[in-house]
Amino acid sequence: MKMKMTMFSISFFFLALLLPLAFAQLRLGFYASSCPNAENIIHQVVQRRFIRNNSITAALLRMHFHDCFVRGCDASILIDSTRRRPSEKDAGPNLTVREFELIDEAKRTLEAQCPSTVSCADIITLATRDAVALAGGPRYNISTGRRDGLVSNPDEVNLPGPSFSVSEALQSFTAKGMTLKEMVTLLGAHTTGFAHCSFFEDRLSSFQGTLDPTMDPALDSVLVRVCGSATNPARNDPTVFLDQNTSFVFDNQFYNQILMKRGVLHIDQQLAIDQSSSGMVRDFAANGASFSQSFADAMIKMGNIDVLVGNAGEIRRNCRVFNRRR
Ligand code: HEM
Ligand SMILES: *[C@@H]1O[C@H](CO)[C@@H](O)[C@H](O)[C@H]1NC(C)=O
Ligand SMILES: *[C@@H]1O[C@H](CO)[C@@H](O)[C@H](O)[C@H]1NC(C)=O
Ligand SMILES: *[C@@H]1O[C@H](CO)[C@@H](O)[C@H](O)[C@H]1NC(C)=O
Ligand SMILES: CC(=O)N[C@H]1CO[C@H](CO)[C@@H](O)[C@@H]1O
Repeated sequence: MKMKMTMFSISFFFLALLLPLAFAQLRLGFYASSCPNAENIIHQVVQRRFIRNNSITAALLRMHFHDCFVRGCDASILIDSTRRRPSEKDAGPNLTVREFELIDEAKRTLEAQCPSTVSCADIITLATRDAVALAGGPRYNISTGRRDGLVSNPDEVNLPGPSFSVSEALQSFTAKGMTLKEMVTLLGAHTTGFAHCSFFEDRLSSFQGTLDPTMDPALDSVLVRVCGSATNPARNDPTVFLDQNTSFVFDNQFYNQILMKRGVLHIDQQLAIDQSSSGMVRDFAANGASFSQSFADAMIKMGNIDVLVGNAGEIRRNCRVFNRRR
């Protein structure tokens, strides 16, 4: 009897421990009672900035990707480095991530209305969602309740590079639980935004000495004019549009462009060439609605990568610094 009682108390004890964990997960409208205006506030900041400069969609998409692929979507990318402690922003690929000020502005407004409530990780995720819709992309619902991480280490930034093959890039995605189809879908984000010459100039005739057979010669001459040559490179690493047709519209034109050998980055062009992905590229090029639906699904999944929930991590008061000096 006593033995039974003990067993009972022990299992009850464990159940009580586990119960809050079972509820600690992302859900739609996580802030509905704690900060009912949260999603509106973020939407307004994004909309205001989008009207001034529609390139914020590209900036946020890239920020969200870089956040989620290092330690999970925990806003580790937002931490400023200090003299004592470098952060992810000091890693090579960070270089050109932009619009940190948009996140700061949303956070300031949120802190004024609901102090220490809305995480920076959720702000990135929601702002990206809103910016995609503003640029003509799909509208989708995002579960919230992410918490902010306590680590931001430049040595952990291990993102795929623009010169990767499809199978090399796929290794980074499968390591995060993402499929080939999801990778091909998410790279469709390159329908917006720009790339610096340094990320693709090794493909150009003026750097390589010969025409790259995988690049439309007309595109090569346009890019050579911007980037210069090996002996006379353009100063200050200029940028070109990743999608040379509808550069700031969130649509499926990126896939049509790469079918015409007009991909700027090596990895983008390879999607259309590699046997494993070319069929998906043709499908998305032919069917914008199917791309939109797949993109929404893949973004929702990316936004769930290794999130912190419940009591893990913290709700940062300032997205650029941890709450406690460490
Ligand atoms: C194999 C995976 C990927 C590689 C190698 C890659 C590489 C790159 C490179 C080299 C640039 C140019 C950056 C610059 O010059 O400033 C870029 C830009 C961009 N990337 Fe990716 N990317 C990948 C996946 C993704 C994903 C999954 C997303 C989002 C879902 C994304 C969104 C963007 C956007 C929107 C830009 C334009 C940024 C801007 O205009 O500031 N990329 N990417
Ligand atoms: C929008 O922002 C980008 C990146 O900061 C900049 O290069 C571009 O000139 C801006 N466009 C306008 C119209 O201000
Ligand atoms: C998103 O959520 C709203 C409110 O819960 C709902 O009315 C709408 O149908 C949902 N949209 C999608 C695309 O699931
Ligand atoms: C550019 O995009 C437009 C709008 O989607 C499309 O109708 C047109 O065929 C595209 N042009 C090229 C050269 O791809
Ligand atoms: C925006 C930002 O913080 N960029 C940093 C990226 O990392 C390099 C060093 O690799 C820094 O010089 C940049 O300031």
